[in-house]
Amino acid sequence: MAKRTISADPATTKAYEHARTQDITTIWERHEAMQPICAFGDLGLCCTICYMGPCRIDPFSKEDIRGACGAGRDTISARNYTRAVAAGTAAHSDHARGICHTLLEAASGSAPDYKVIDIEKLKTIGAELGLKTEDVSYADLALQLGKRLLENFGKSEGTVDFVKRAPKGQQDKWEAAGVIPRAVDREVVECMHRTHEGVDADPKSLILQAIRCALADGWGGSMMATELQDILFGSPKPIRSKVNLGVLKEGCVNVVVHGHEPVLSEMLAIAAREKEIIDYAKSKGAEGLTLSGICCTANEILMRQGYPVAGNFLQQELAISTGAVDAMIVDVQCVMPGLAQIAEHFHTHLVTTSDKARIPGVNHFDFHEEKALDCARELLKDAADSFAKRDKSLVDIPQESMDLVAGFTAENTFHHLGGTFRGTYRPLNDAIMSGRLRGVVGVVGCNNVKINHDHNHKVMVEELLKNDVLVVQTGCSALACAKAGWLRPEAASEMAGKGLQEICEAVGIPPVLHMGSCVDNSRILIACCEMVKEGGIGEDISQLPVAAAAPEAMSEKAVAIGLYAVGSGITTFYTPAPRVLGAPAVLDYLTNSMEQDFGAHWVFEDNPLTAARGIIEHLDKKRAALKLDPMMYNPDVARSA
Ligand code: NFS
Repeated sequence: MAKRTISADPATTKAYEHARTQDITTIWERHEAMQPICAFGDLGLCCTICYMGPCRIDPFSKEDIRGACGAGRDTISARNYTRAVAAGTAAHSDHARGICHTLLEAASGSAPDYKVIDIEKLKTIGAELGLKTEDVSYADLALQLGKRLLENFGKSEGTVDFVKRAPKGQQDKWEAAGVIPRAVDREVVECMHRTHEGVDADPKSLILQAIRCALADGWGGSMMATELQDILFGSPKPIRSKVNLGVLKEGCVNVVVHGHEPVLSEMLAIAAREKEIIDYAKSKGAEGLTLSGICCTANEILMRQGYPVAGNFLQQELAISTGAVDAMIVDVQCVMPGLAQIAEHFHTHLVTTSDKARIPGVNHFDFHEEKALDCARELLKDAADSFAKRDKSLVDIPQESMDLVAGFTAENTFHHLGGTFRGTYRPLNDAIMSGRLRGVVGVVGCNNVKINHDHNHKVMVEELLKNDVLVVQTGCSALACAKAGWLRPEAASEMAGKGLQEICEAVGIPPVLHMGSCVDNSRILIACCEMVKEGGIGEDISQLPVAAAAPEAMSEKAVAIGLYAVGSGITTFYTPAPRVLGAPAVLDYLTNSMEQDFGAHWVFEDNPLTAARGIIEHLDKKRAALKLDPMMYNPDVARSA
């Protein structure tokens, strides 16, 4: 069989080739077997909502074809899209709800292994929400906050609390469009109701509800998850670590956590440093124990604890196929069921830990927050037992690993940029106004098997850095660039444009700032609010020289994130396009008319270099509107292209 190019990351390519020599089937083969992809589905024109169908609309037909109930192409596509946004919002928000419960348990003493770590943030947010912060214990304040934020899921009056953080301009636009989110669960439920057979058939009205739901994610579920995790586990600070499959150690017990919620992984992070656990690993013949992560759980323990990252989404199966993973402990989201088949080839103990997410044939561990640390210890000892059963002849770990700095937040990032003006966004805004920085762009999101792994992230970010764009990242995208070495401070002198280089070198930060997991995209919203507040570069978010991109998007969460970004005034470049290409009215609204209502729009451009140039052009337009000096375009072709 001819070799395929599956990844722009050499470690991934090596691990993949090793897996193939062992006849292991991975996502790439399964995806291949699915070809040709169903074009009706891909274009958003397949409706499975009622049981008279499935109905599908011929995209080439000039006639106004309708499904059995009379729904046309735009109605069908808008319904499907709205459901994707509801699912993505539900995922982020249910994550937040879980953390909220953990905070309440910690505060009431029923989960004694958890403590409020960031007391300052607890007090600040308590005061922001009008809670009683004077003469109360931290536990009482945490209880008040937990209860107040839980109300954000289901209250029947008012709006999601954190929408009030948005600049007035954004809130006015939301008010005018009727999309201020009321409560998180309510918006998800309303999406499901409206898309039920025979309810809302108007594409625009459906998309507006999808926007309201997405805003409930960005300014609700995701923002609550971030804030609560900071309070409970500590706000991140810049921290050094390593990334890529080479962080797995042949002589050590290798435990990989994978998923999204840090409730268990934070406990594993503590237990993995305990002498009792390390001694136990050694008693099984190992040199020690290595804890690392995949996907966003990796980002969580990276930015707070400095643990290394084994890889991003498309590397999850390949981590196991190195033969060196003794246990992979998974919770929720982005966990491929295909892991079960790979694990069968090896001694790897794959274990699910969330009641919400089980995989057929995979052992389930009943995790209890009341005895969280004991649970973590038990899981790590189980991994050490598994190490004793490892077949050393099957081990093949790619040696690649890369240094990185992670742990930037909306609060700390600009303290770093500040130098002597600590704690304000003034230096950032000044750098944009003076033309040392062109603007700030969030490049975020997943990997997608349809796209050469990591390629789009790298091409896009390289082009932006060269052109003096400060790049902020989260999720699997951050990990793609981390593997390339761009999250090291030295990357500034190696590849950034002159202005960006000067800024990074003056304060010792990388040109690409890792701001956390996907729920932490809310940190980017807050950073935008701060830029508006600081003044001089726009009265609301839609006027700032900023943009967002998800160049290898995969999950429904990414669809929701993209929509709340655009709904919040940030023009977003997104690949592959969500399933709206067969629906002309929906496509036109998202990529064009949305601008009038929200000050931003979507751009669906598959070529990452073209997209990066589109982003630069967009920033230049925003700069021109602010009457800032134009900046030169550096046309060197990106090395990654
Ligand atoms: Ni975000 Fe994180 Fe990765 Fe995509 Fe999945 S891990 S929540 S969804 S694949 S970036």
